[in-house]
Amino acid sequence: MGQEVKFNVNDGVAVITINNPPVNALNAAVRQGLVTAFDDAEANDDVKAIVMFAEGRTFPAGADITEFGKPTVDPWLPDVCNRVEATCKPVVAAVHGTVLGGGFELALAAHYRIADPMTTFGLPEVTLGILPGAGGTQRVPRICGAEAALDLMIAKAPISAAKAVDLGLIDGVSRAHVRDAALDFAHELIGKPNALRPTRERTEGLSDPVGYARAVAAKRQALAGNPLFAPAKIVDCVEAAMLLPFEGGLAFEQAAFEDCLRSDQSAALRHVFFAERKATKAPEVARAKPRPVEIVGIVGGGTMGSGIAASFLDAGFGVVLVDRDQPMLDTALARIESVFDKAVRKGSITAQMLDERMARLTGDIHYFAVSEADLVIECVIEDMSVKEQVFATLDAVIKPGAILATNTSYLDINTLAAGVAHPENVLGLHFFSPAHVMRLVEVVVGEATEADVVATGFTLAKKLGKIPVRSGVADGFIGNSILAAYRTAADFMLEDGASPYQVDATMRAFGFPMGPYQVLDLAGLDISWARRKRLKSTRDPEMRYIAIGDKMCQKGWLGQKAGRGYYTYADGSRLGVEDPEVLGLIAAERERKGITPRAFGPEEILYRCLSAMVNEGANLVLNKIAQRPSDIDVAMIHGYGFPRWRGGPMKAAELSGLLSLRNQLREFAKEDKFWTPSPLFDEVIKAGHGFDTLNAV
Ligand code: TC6
Repeated sequence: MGQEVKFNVNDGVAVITINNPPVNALNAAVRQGLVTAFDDAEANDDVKAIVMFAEGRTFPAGADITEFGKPTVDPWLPDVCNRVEATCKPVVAAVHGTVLGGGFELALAAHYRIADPMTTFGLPEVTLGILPGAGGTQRVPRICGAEAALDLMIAKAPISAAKAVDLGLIDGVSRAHVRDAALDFAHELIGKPNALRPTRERTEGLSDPVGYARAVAAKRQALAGNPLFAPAKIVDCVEAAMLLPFEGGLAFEQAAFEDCLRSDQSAALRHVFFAERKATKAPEVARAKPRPVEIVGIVGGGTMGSGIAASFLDAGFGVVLVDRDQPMLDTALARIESVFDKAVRKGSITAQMLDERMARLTGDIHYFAVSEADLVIECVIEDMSVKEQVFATLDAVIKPGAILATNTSYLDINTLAAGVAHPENVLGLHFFSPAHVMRLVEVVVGEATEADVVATGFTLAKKLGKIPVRSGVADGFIGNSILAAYRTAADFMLEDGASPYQVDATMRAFGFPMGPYQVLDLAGLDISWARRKRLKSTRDPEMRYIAIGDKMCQKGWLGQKAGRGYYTYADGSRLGVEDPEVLGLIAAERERKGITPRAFGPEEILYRCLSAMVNEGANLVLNKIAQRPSDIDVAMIHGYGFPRWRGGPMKAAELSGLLSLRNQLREFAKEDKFWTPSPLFDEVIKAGHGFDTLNAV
């Protein structure tokens, strides 16, 4: 037996202990170790009962996700579960930590389950585009019925030990060490008649066939139109649990699991799981210790500043908010309180938690109020001269060693850093709106930024429950650079014959919550107009320039806030209506440039938008602005609404073939040099591993 599974006998009870840090994932060695241990326990006449336990922070948190997509190594997890369940001596699982996926399925194959009270349970396979394929879809409904089983497998949220007891999935919780409690329980079972209780033979959950069928039908209806593949398969499996004998149900589940595992959706979702964890790693994080941060100063209490303040307050920090004058400060403080008010109304925090958060917030109209802060984030308007002034003022009041951060979306951090005494203490922390909700934070590293300052940015982002992505300095960093390329591709099509409404509808159908022109209307067209004006002097004169957005801004069609942009918004409505005048303006622009409009189908619109994003992403990796392609995927999913189940632009491109993309870009480049394929594609195509090697950094 390997090191991953140990076996010892304690007064007639065998204790089988799993030890595979960090999360005891059920890899091939653990699976083999379990089978051997159960064989040994069964063959040993001294053993009358068995306890299954795991060392470290958790009972297995699932199958080993890194094994999916590779050739199967026997014994496969469903067989291990069946082996456990078939044991002719009572088996008690002693569980703690986060008992998830295959780990939960393994526990369900035991005859009894005793849990630490803080344990959480879940079957989150659907988030990886698969389903509980080790008997979970058959065993869970046999215990707790279809409705609860479907909620557990599709609603994704883990449940508490108390809830698991209510559902009958757990036999009890114990405040004593869970292994000791399970040992006591196992001793009590010895010699009792009917001590074996295989889950496959349980029927409580199947006792109301009409209610069962109704729950299945309701979930099927609720999922109508859902683009995900796995949830519908889960419903089919749960239905099969009612209709087929256990073995038939298992075979049905196995076939459905394999269909899911082979799908691009699962490849994409598994990629995102690891990409999110990879993104939190940076060379500075590996080599430097973060600076301690307890008090955070925020300058500017607009939408961004208030959202960032709320986020830090949620995470337990003290916050000092500075705004220009008392009325603006009062508005900002009220805005923060209203974020918490909403959370109280939704039940996600209590009124007492609101008070406790507000007690950690102070407001002021003088900069020296942030003199005790360990970190100060400026969130003033996106104007370099204003930000430079704010930085200069802050430089005079902050304490030695305090970190100065900017929330700029585009501006050059090196320029800002050059204006203060300690540029090594400056970095960008680019949050996304609404900042207390959106999970992405770009940690922007300037030329002079010290490693421990970068490490602090990463640590803080994680404490806020966000996903940090490291970015070098570039106009728009990672996310907004890609957004700009996406919009350029869309604007080219507008001028060549597509309508903004067609482009938006296509991107929504792909899975974005909004199309690019809806987003422009929401953010305000003047923001990208300001960027175009700022970059005018450095613009490549040979590159095609689309002036449609500029013309709209000149007319005051600035988006939702102006009542009209690409859409019109009557009486403050947020639902836009298509505007024939916009189509007229676009037509006039085509005529001015002598362009004969042509038709665009959704396929071409989608292809061009995505390939522009991927090409820009490849250049960001090539130029070392992004550390790895997978960081681009994480940024686009968590900051820009790219559908998670498509894996992000880089993964989606990889799945559909990088060679054909590079070749198509070469064709597009005959129209305009904007499309010139990034040299990164040649490198990656020659190496033949897709983006794997670059993602492994
Ligand atoms: C399944 O079970 C299917 C069954 C049917 C089969 C037939 N495998 O998240 P953290 C790694 S599907 C491999 O940073 P936390 C993770 O990559 C699975 N590796 O820690 C990271 O590695 P790094 C169903 C895994 O404390 C390290 O462990 N289960 C797995 O914030 C630490 O992870 C799930 O979907 C795994 N299963 O959160 C649960 N899990 O250090 C997935 C983690 O090299 N896991 N790693 O970056 C989680 O949700 C969380 O990891 C956690 C711990 C809540 C267990």
